Amino acid sequence: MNYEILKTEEKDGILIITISRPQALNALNSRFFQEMDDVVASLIAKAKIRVMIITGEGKAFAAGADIAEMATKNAEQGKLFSRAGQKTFRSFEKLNIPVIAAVNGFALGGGCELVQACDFCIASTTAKFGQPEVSLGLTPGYAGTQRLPRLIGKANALYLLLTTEMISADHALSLGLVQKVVEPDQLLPQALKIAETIKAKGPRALAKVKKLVHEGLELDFEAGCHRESEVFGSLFENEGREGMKAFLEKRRANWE
Ligand code: CO8
Repeated sequence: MNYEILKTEEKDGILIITISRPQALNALNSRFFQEMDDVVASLIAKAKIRVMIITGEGKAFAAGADIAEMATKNAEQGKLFSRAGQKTFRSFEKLNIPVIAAVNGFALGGGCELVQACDFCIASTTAKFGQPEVSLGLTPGYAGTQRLPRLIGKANALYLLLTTEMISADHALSLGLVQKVVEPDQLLPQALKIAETIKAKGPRALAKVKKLVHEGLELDFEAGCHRESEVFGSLFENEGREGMKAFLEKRRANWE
């Protein structure tokens, strides 16, 4: 598939995806979701990607779902547009590689929901976060009402969702929506540095940790602990064996 909106760059197993529709502040339209689905379905496997970074071109990460496109839809089409977007964002959580949001500017509405669907977020000091949907007479449609309270707690989520206040990167950091704030010129270098750090770890263990956390949030505590023990034990027969042996032999682990 030829991408019109996404720019992709592979750097030694790290895939940087740049949302590139700056004239519309990277508003998320149907084409964006088709291209993202293609990245998840084919590109990652083909290029043997170990970590994915999503960022935006220009002054926005993504200023929300495309309002011009949404305005043409009826109720049924709106529902389908929401469902399709939810599926794409959910697929990031189901990927067995980490997905990092590197937020350069506005992350509003659907753009903020995209951040929430990534595993964690690095933001530049120029980033701004917000959920302005109710100003348009809408609710979030890409699972923001579900993910945001899980991420930052019910009252913090409702504050953002009901007031539509646009918050700074530092404020988002204090809420736990962002994990690190850096100067604009350090955004990609820092995201890449973190991706490199992760890449050096056991790939199976990374995939298992991500799965345990995401799926565990849907389970009760005891069931989640039970699953953790099963997975923990299973790694003793392969990657964990090598990792522990390498530590004892004072050498770097060979994960292949
Ligand atoms: N959709 C479409 N176009 C947009 C969007 C958007 N979300 N945001 C900005 N643009 C366009 C503008 O229309 C403008 O286009 P043009 O130059 O042709 O007039 C261009 O981008 C530049 O924007 P501005 O001139 O407004 O730039 P400013 O720097 O003055 O303002 C803002 C920046 C504050 C970010 C402003 O653009 C803004 O308020 N944008 C809308 C933000 C918003 O409300 N986002 C939420 C959208 S709703 C949503 O995301 C719901 C998600 C769930 C959907 C589920 C599917 C149904």
